Amino acid sequence: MSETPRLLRALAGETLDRPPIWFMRQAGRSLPEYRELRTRAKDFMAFCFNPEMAAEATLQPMRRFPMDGAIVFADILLLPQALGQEVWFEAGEGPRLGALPPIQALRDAVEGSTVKLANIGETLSRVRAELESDRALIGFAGAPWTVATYMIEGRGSQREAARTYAYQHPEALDALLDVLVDSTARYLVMQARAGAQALKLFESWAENLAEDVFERIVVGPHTRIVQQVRAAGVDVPFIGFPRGCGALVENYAAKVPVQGVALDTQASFAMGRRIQADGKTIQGALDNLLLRAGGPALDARVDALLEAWGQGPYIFNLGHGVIPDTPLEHIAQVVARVTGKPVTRMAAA
Ligand code: 1CP
Repeated sequence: MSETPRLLRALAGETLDRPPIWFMRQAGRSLPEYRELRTRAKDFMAFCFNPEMAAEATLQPMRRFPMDGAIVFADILLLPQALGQEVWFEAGEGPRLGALPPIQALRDAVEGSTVKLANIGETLSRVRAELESDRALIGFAGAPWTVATYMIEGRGSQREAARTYAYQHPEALDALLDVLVDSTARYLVMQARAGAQALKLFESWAENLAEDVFERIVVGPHTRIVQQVRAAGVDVPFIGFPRGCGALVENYAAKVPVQGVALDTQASFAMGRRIQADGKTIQGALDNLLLRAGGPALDARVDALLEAWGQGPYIFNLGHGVIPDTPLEHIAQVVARVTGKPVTRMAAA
């Protein structure tokens, strides 16, 4: 018997007897079986582009924990590579990118970019074939501004050079964002057709933007992506995550036609409730440091979140991704508390 996944019911606006749960960065670094799998790939990019390995990494946390959603194992920086900018990962340091190609070269690469990302579609199809029907498969992409910060700076950073570029070269930035809107929309359409049942836009670096800039480089591009995906006939729900934008997340929720808004750790209970009352599902917002720290404070915060937000459409999650050295017992503790069932399958296999 197939059952509509709890995560999709919440995104359709239902308030459930208990919220669905999944964690950002649930796949990957915190799992020993991931670290073992990772040693078999030449490098991180090769891992992401290997559908067999990426499907396995997506499913690993699903075997350990009764998560309601699986997020495809991939990275937001696969897209710049598909657009012709070199991307690699320095061990222990993070991403590095080659020189930003001229805007016309990027524009010319948009049409072919989805084909270069076809292996991610293959990963999604493999996972969908293996995942139980009551658990949802989530596809994702980096949001244009966040991806642009890496493309401009050539690495992860405090984003000051990218913000300066936004002020000094507004037209060049808008042109870059346009390329990213078009290529991201195509990439997400491909993911939905390959089996993704919900799509998440990660705007990890939405902090420190003035209201007008936020409207121009976050709200506008996100809105255009959703519109383009809908125009292609894809109706799967969207979750937008403008991380770090403080009170501007209310502007975001009011304007961007996403079904779910992911909140970060600092979001107030009252603000979350207002967004729910405006007709959106909210997701979040347990501190990933508290998850790592554990103990009675962790239980107390989980209860407070359930109490504050569980009376409206809500998806339990973190305010940012799982930190690599988080004890797996703490993840099990939270999952058990939210689902009301003890987590018995702690074995990796
Ligand atoms: O060596 C390794 O194993 C690489 C570590 C790693 C992993 C496991 C990176 C490098 N990316 C990923 C996977 C990943 N990235 C997923 C798959 C699902 C999952 O882990 O559960 C997802 C959804 C992402 C998304 C991503 N990548 C974001 C947005 C979400 C967020 O956490 O803010 C960002 C900003 C990236 C860039 C990136 N990729 C990897 C690193 C170390 C970084 C961050 C660099 C920086 O701090 O600027």
